[in-house]
Parts: sequence; C-alpha cells; structure tokens
Amino acid sequence: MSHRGIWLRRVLIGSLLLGTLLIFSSCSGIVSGGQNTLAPEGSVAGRQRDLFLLVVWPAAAIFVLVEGLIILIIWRFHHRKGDDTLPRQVHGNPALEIAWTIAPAVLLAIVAVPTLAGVVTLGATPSKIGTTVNVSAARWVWSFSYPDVKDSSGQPVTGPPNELHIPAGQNVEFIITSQDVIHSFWIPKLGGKTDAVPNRQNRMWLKADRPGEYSGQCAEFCGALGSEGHATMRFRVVVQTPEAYRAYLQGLASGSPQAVANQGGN
Ligand SMILES: [Cu+2]
Repeated sequence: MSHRGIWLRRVLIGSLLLGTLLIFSSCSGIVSGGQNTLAPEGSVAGRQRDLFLLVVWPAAAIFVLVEGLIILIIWRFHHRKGDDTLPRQVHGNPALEIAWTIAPAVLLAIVAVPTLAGVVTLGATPSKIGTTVNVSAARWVWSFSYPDVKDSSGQPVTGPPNELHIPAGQNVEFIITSQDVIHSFWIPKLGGKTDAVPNRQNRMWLKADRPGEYSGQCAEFCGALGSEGHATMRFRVVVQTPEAYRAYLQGLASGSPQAVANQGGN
C-alpha cells in the first residue's frame, strides 16, 4: 500500500473511533437519566419514536449507499503513478438523472403520509380527556396545578414545584404557559415537546401506559445563573393508578402533603 493510502486509512479509522466514542458518551447520560425517547412508555411518545425511525432508517441506508459509492469511486478512479492517460469523459446521463430526481420525490411522498397523519392526530386534543393539568414554567422551576379539584378558595389545587402527578392509562391534557421567557415542556419517555410561552396557553396531551416514575426536562434554552439554569430545570413525573391520583389531588385539597408523600406511583 502506498504512503498516502496508509495515511488515509489511519485518518478513516481514527475518525470512525472518535465518532463512535462521541455518540456513546452523549447517549449514556440520556439512557441512565430515564430520558430515552427511543424507549417510550406511552402512546404519544411511541408514535413520535416510530415517525423518527421511519425517517432515520431510510436516511441511514441512503447515507451508507452514497458514502460507500464515494469511497468506491475515490479508490477505483484515483490517479495512479505511471498512468497519465485521460479517463473516459462522460457528459450527462438522462436516464440516471431522471431516476435520481424521481426516487427521492417518491421516497419523500411515502414518508409524508404517516408524518402528516401523525401531526394531525397528535396536534388535536382527543375527545376523551381523563384529567387536565395546568403547567406554568418560570426560570427555573415548573409549577403544576390540577383544575379537577379546587382548594378552599376555589383555585385549582397546586402540587409541590418540579413534581407532576398524572394517572396511568388516561389521556392527560396539559395547558402550558410561562411566567417569563420561553421554555419547553418535555417528558421524553411520554411525549412532547410543547413551548411554554408567556401570555399564551399552549395545549398538549399524552397517555402514560403504566404507573412509574419518569423524568421531564425544559427543552428550550432559557438562560443560566451560577449553578442554576436551563440544564437544571427538570421535574419528576409520578404516574399513578387513577385511584391513587385522585387521592393525591384530595390530599392536596385538604392541605395534608404528608399523607400523599408515600403514594408515589409504584
Ligand atoms: Cu426553561
């Protein structure tokens, strides 16, 4: 192998190793933190994952095909010592050009059908809603209140900051707003994201399959101050059985948070 060939091979192997390392280092935190969108625990997140993979797999196949052809062509047709003859010159190939114009158009049309169907389904609030939660974001805390149950002054009961409770197996609607800048409401394993915008009420819904604890996160960079900031703007999501959820709301209404402390969803 020529000197240049050895050098090229080293660079290729080096970049491949570095790229793989980078990918795995960024994934490990997401997986261990319970924010893996590829392991959904609800119908909305499941559909979002399916749409993502529907695009990623064909894109990966096309990437491998195109990059493979480029590498093959570089290897097959590069200049060789002692061979100074001009290769065969090609000007245009109508059949090939029509094919590579039509093929992507057909592929995009196929991908568009489930994508648009998903946008319509996930964008519309389902007719049957089990419960509604008001979500209010502020730098750097999430507040959740529950209009299904009112406190003694007639206001929706409010839970502790950065702790959301929802019932399993029911469509949950969120009415989302912000007190200051734009934030984004996101529970990676259950659904999202929807922006929290001051003076606006955005709606989002999702359904959690089973009781358990999940992790939510602000998904719109909203500033930082010292050790606090966007990155620390996370919240616990406690998915409970519908009965435990109702009991939790009643506990908030009666002002006895001690009574609800042990009713975490598991
Ligand atoms: Cu934020």
